[in-house]
Amino acid sequence: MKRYSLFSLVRNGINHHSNWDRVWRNPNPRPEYDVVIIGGGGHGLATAYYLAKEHKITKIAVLEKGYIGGGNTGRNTEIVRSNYLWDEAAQLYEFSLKLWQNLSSELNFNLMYSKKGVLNLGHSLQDMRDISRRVNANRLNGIDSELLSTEEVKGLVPIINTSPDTRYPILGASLQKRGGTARHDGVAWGFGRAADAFGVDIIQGCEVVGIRQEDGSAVGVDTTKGYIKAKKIGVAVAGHSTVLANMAGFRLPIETHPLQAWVTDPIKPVLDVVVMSNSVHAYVSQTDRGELLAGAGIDAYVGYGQRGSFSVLEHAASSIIELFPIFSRIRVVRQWGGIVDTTPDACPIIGKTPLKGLFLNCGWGTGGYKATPGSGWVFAYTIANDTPHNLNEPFSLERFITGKLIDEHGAAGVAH
Ligand code: FAD
Ligand code: PYC
Repeated sequence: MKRYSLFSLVRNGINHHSNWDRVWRNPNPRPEYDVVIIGGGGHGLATAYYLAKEHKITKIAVLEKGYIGGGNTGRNTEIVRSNYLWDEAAQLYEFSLKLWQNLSSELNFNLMYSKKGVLNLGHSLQDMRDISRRVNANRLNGIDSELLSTEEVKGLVPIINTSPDTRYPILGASLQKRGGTARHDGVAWGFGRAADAFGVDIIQGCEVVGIRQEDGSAVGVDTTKGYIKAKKIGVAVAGHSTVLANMAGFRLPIETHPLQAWVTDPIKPVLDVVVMSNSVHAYVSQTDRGELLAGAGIDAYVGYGQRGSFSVLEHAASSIIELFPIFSRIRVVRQWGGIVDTTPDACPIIGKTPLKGLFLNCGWGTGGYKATPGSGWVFAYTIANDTPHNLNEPFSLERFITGKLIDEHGAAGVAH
């Protein structure tokens, strides 16, 4: 991978970057690949990277209908943590959290992973029972997790309102110190550049419009850039998963909902931990630029429009102001929405499908960003070996038939 000297950075800065190489190539699709990944978000790109790196499969194309990272990967609020309740989910997210530790250096791309800690607030006795159950379960799985009192929350976040006379009194919280944030567009660019260096073709502006099959096997995809033959196909299209499953002739237990977030004007550093409130459906952190980065729960309606309704934003913003009265005069400068793929148990689907040679990675709902490296790693393993890894075996599509669900609604960042 190419590294730039300080001298070359200064020279390129002065001449307006005119001599910079492309960070990844811009190839035309070849007629045939060993693996085609549909979806150039973090999960699709990470899958291509690990297929090349770990399994030595390099005749791969990632097909992206827009630009890479333009879906939920570039629209999320960057929260990374692993404090899930059930063993299966805790192990998958913890595996991913461990991959984050060394990812900037592995990809030679500064992902700005900051272990600022993640707080989950409790506002009722039932919240606190759920939180302490999860803290105990985390510890049994070797995951760092602490139970904090109201005073300890105030000590960590002096600007938070801990008065008992509020709409959302703070009775305590859980804290995962290794949790935090990482730069989301960097994840798409870092994985994209590293996959490209292995020879992976990243083809942007290439929408898959059909999946061809012969004798019960997937054999290729029709795209806006023509037909592409493939020995294996991996689908990682998040909110569009039901659309792709429809092309392949089966249905998924997935609903796609809008999920919104926003940033404010930058201010001096006042908040150095991520604060989430699952029962209030709102959360906030402060970026390195000083903006407050905040988000809401899902909009209740289903749809593929990447925008949400004002009432949801208003509810979340007013809750945040109740928790942080000091934020009441700050201006929101930008708001956006993504479309998240929710399953009945708030857990992903990573594995085989009814169509031979077609593999599926979806259902991450409001919380798949943190899982990006782990998800790519296990999905690559599954595609390369035609069988799931132990870590993703419980997350099969069949669990919705057998009933072996893994209910992570309590640990989902925001309700869905
Ligand atoms: P995406 O990044 O959405 O990539 C899928 C890609 O597939 C898209 O680029 C799309 O254009 C492409 N595609 C779709 N159809 C086709 C087609 N037919 N042909 C070709 N390409 C196609 N998770 C966390 O862990 N922490 C958070 O703090 C967090 N905050 C969030 C906040 C918001 C507002 C949102 C919307 C999501 C948040 N999430 C968070 C969830 C997280 O962003 C997603 O789970 C994760 O990014 C999904 O990654 P992905 O690669 O699967 O999907
Ligand atoms: O999964 O931690 C999370 C999350 C926070 C905001 C949206 N998702």
